[in-house]
Formats: sequence, C-alpha cells, structure tokens
Amino acid sequence: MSHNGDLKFQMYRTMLRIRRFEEKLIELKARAAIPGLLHLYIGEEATATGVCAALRPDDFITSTHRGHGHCIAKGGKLSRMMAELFGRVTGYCNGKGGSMHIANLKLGILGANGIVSAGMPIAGGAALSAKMRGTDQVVACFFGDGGANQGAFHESLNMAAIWKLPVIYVCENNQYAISVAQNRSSSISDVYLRKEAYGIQGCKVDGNDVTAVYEAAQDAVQRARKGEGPTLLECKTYRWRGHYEGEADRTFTYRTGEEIEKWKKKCPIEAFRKRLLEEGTYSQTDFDQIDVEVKKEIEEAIRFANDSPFPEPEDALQGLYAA
Ligand SMILES: Cc1ncc(C[n+]2csc(CCOP(=O)(O)OP(=O)(O)O)c2C)c(N)n1
Ligand SMILES: [Mg+2]
Repeated sequence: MSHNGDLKFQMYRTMLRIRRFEEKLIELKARAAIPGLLHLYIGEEATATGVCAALRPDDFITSTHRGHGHCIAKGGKLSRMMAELFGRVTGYCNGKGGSMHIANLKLGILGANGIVSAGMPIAGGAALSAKMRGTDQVVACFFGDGGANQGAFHESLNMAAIWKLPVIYVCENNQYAISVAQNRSSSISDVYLRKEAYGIQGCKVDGNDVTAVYEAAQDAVQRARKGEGPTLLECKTYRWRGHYEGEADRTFTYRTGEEIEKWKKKCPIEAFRKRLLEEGTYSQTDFDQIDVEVKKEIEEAIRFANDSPFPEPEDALQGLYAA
C-alpha cells in the first residue's frame, strides 16, 4: 500500500531518514571517514520534523550546530548533505562548510551555525524581509536551552515582538548545554515562560511527540502568517549521544546512564510507529518497506559522496563572504 502523500507517514519517514542518516555518521566518524565535528540529533527527531511539516517550501528556517535534522526536515537531500560532510564539491556548500554550515537558499535553509544563538538575529532579519516584501512567508528559528541564555535571544525576541515579525522561535530543550544541566544555568526550567517578558504567545510541548509538535507549530505558523507576531515554542526532548560525536568517554560525568536509558524508552520514532500501527491505517509491511527504502537512500548518498571530487585548490576563495 502506498501512503507517500499522507502527512503522518511523511513525518514518520522524515524522522527515520534523520535517524538512519546520523546512525551512518556514527559509523563513518568512528573510522575517521569524515572530517570535522559532528553534533548528532538522535532522539530529538520529532521536533524538527513536526515544526518543518507545518511550513511551506518557501518558508525559512535558521538552524544550529546540531542541524542535520532541521536540514533534512526542510527538504535537504541526503546525497548533497553527505557530500558536504565528505568535503566534496557536490555538497550544499561545495564541500567547504561541513556539518555546521549547511545552507541552501532555494530550500529556505538559512544555515546551520557554529555560534550558539547566532541564527536568532538572522531569523529576525529574514522575517523582517518577508514582512517588507509583503509576502506571508514565516521563519522557524531553532535554538537550544543553552542558546536561550544568550543575549541574542533577548534582543531577537524583543524586536520580533514589537515589530510583530513572523517567527516561530523553537527552543529544543534537551536539558543540557554541553555538560551543563539546564537547572544550573537557568532559574526556571520552562523556557517558554519567558514569553511574558516580551508580550508574545508561547507554549511547551512534548518534543518527542511529532503530532503534538506539528499541531503547536501549525498554530504558531497561522498566527505568524496573519501578521499576529512571533511565538516561543518550547519542545522538551533529549539527546541520546554525547554533545559531539566522540564525547562518549565524558558522558557519565554530567548525566547518568539511567537517565539516558529512560529517555531512550521515549524514542519518538518507536512511539509514533506504535501509534500508527494501533490506529490501523498502516501495517508492519508498510514500515518494513520504508526501512528498506531509507537504507537504500543512505547507501546511494554515500556512493554519491564517494564518487564526487574534492573542490579544486584554486577555488578555495570562491563563494566566501568577507569584509
Ligand atoms: C557564542 C558561543 N558560545 C559558546 C559556544 C560553545 N558551545 C557550542 S555548543 C554549546 C552548547 C549549546 O547548548 P544548547 O543551546 O542547549 O544546544 P544543544 O547542544 O543542547 O543542542 C556551547 C556552549 C559557541 N559555539 N558559541
Ligand atoms: Mg541543549
């Protein structure tokens, strides 16, 4: 049975593509097949997927250092992302950006970003541009619980509030900023409560429940399109891997194995698969088929990346922006 057009099935597929893509990266990184730092999104897939499912292709996102999930959910091709991670010329940034700089204007992906919260002012700028051009495009701005304590957070939300900019500020509260637990860096555990300080709308949702995220994002997107201003949407979630891939040795110094196991039981993909099976619209055969398709897509992405050339040394200064 084909469910390709169905939103729920699409969301399931997107989450699985993110998960399998990054699982492959774990393997590649372990044998040093790719250069650079990798911050994996495994465990948090429902957040990017639910938010981006509420967007149109011509809407924008700004991303973070943990950006693979955002990019895939906004329509990024696994082949061009893989090529970027391999440093090949066919990658989204011609192989010069790597994991933390993947951007593609055609897809509305305004960039992953190695600087915490640096996407927040960019989101405000893109939203102001949409408003001035008289389009009804909106911007989803992803950032972490750590990012919520940066000055750029305050300045961006304040300005977006007074100018009623069409931004959905999506706080991915995975409870840690590197090794710092959120309760050591903030006196409140719910970031969305800060909406009061700016006079904007906001709420919190289970960031591991893709339909809850989708519905909350849809409300926020509708308000933004109507010119009713920004929303602060907090998604409670958890990262399964270390802060960056390779951190494993330090993991148990700031969080316990039991805590990680507890969250693994709340796997967003597994929970959604169970729910869809219970609803009875999809059978195990549908899920088996999707597994095969995604596996094949990833193998093809690796083949594409491996077959692509490195950039030429004389092109080193092409496509750079510097003052
Ligand atoms: C301005 C700035 N300060 C510090 C860092 C180092 N740094 C990289 S990621 C990170 C933690 C970010 O935590 P959070 O925003 O919660 O995102 P998460 O890694 O949990 O997804 C820090 C402090 C940085 N990249 N940029
Ligand atoms: Mg965090």
